[in-house]
Order: sequence, then structure tokens, then C-alpha cells
Amino acid sequence: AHIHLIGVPLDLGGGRRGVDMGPSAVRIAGIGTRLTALGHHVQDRGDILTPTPETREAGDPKKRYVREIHDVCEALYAQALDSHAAGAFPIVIGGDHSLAAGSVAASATHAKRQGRPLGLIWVDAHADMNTPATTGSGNVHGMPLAALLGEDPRELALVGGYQPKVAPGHTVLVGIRNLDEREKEEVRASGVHVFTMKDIDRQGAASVIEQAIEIAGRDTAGIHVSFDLDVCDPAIAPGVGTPVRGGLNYREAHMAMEILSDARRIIALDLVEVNPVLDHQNMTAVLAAELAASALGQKIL
Ligand code: DIR
Ligand code: MN
Ligand code: MN
Ligand code: MN
Repeated sequence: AHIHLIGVPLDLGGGRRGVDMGPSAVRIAGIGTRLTALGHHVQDRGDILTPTPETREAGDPKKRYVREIHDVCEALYAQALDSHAAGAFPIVIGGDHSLAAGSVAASATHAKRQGRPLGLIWVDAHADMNTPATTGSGNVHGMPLAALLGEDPRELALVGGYQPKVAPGHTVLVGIRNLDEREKEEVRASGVHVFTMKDIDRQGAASVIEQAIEIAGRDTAGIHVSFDLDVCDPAIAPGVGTPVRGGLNYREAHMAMEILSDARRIIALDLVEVNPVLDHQNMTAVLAAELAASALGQKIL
């Protein structure tokens, strides 16, 4: 396939600095050469220009830096939509997860042009379904899925000029284990399909990812996978914005990507929240690069 790498060194959505180094770390970990070795034609489109938090005012404490994040998401939307229109597969390397308001919007528009809705699999320790009304932190990286499904925060919901981008019936959360109390109510009321870490413990990662593909793939133009590295256990991915114990182990993470690859329904991939400041020997970025390879056809045998 033709693959476009798009770096988004966005570090405005989280509470701790460092994820702006994620795109660089994942490139240094060899994502390009790993994908080229699989026979793909890889084009690195460089980074989307993103402001540094120290140079801006946070603004509304319930949605810090939302204006700046909106601008970055619009630029990413245009770039990722170009990739889709050129027949390429965009891999967006973050940066904090609020960038998904742009990347998923591009995939939704691409699907819409084919007359069908988008399927979305959100792989994350968190649900990212807070809104300015429910957030405790004011950190916008806890809100992008709410924006994609609904109206708030409106600056992100309206990226690309329309809302919503995805329907709850085509949206699946996988691996969640850390929700805020008010966010739990939002998730329950939304009608999205949820596979928590407990579901993975009980049913197995393979079964869960197969069910997720079935739900997100049914009657859709394709599936966007938005992968927050914090879904992985801190033992294998310490370098993330917000580590949470009890996540996917190394083989579960790879197997999820391998099964997604085998299903041949993915049209775009986000790899977000890599934070080299907290990492050991770039291992989280290396994991992200390896997982990209598994998602794009690397086979054990
Ligand atoms: C928390 C943390 N739910 C918040 N969210 C994170 O600030 O809204 N998402 N870390 O990745
Ligand atoms: Mn996230
Ligand atoms: Mn997360
Ligand atoms: Mn706008």
C-alpha cells in the first residue's frame, strides 16, 4: 500500500509535557523502514505545525488551549483527507490524543464520499468522552471521542465543517480501565460499544478485537483505528502521557494489530501519546513502530 506518515507534535491537550517529542521518537524507532521492509511505499509528509504551550494562554479552564488545538486539527484534517483522496493510508503519529478530532474527521469525510459511514475502534485506557461540562482536569485530550460523537467541545466537533463524525453504533472502545465518574455516565448514555479491560480478561483479547471489527466494520466504508499507547501496560509502554496499570501485554497488543490487519478493513491509524520524557531507551516509541508494522501486514510466519 501507499502509506503517508503524518507527525503531529501536539502537546496542548494533556496535563504533562513531553508528547510533542512522540513523532520524532517514533521516526527514530524506525517506523518508516519497518513499513518499507514489508513492501509498502512509505512517504513521510513531515509534521503539522503546532504551537508550544509556553507561547500561548490556556484560555477557558474547562477546555484548555482548545482554539490552538482546533487549528491544528483543521490542518491535520486537510492533510489526512489529501492522503485518503490520493489513495494512501495515513498513519498519524502524536502528539496528544486530541489530534484525533482531525484525523478521524478526515476518515469520516472520506467514508462519506463513498456514501457510507465510518467505523471507529478507539483503543485506550481512557474513554476520552469528557466534555467541558464533565471534565475535572480541563485537559482536551480527555474529550476527542465526545467531540467526534456529538457537539462538545464544539470547536473540535466542528472540524471539517459538520458533526457528528461517527455514530455510536459504529464506535467501539477497547481496553478502557480508567474513567472519571461523570464520564462513566456519558459513556453509558452514548450507546457506544465498550470492551473494558475486564472484558479482555474474561473473553480474551482475540475475541474482543474480532467483535470490535464486526461492529465497526458492519455496513461501514472502513475502520479508523485510534490507538493510544497508554492502552498497553506500563511494563511495556512506560513512556506515555498518563500510564495506567493493568493494560494489554506485548502479545495482546500485537495480536490485536495482526487481527486488524488480517480483516483488511482498516483505512487509517493513529498512534498517540508517546512521551519520551517518561520512557526507557525509547521502548514505547519502538513498540509503536512495531505495532504499526503488525497493523500493516507483518506476519510471524
Ligand atoms: C482524564 C484523563 N479522563 C481527563 N484522560 C486521559 O483528564 O479527562 N486520556 N488521560 O488519554
Ligand atoms: Mn486517549
Ligand atoms: Mn489514554
Ligand atoms: Mn473552525
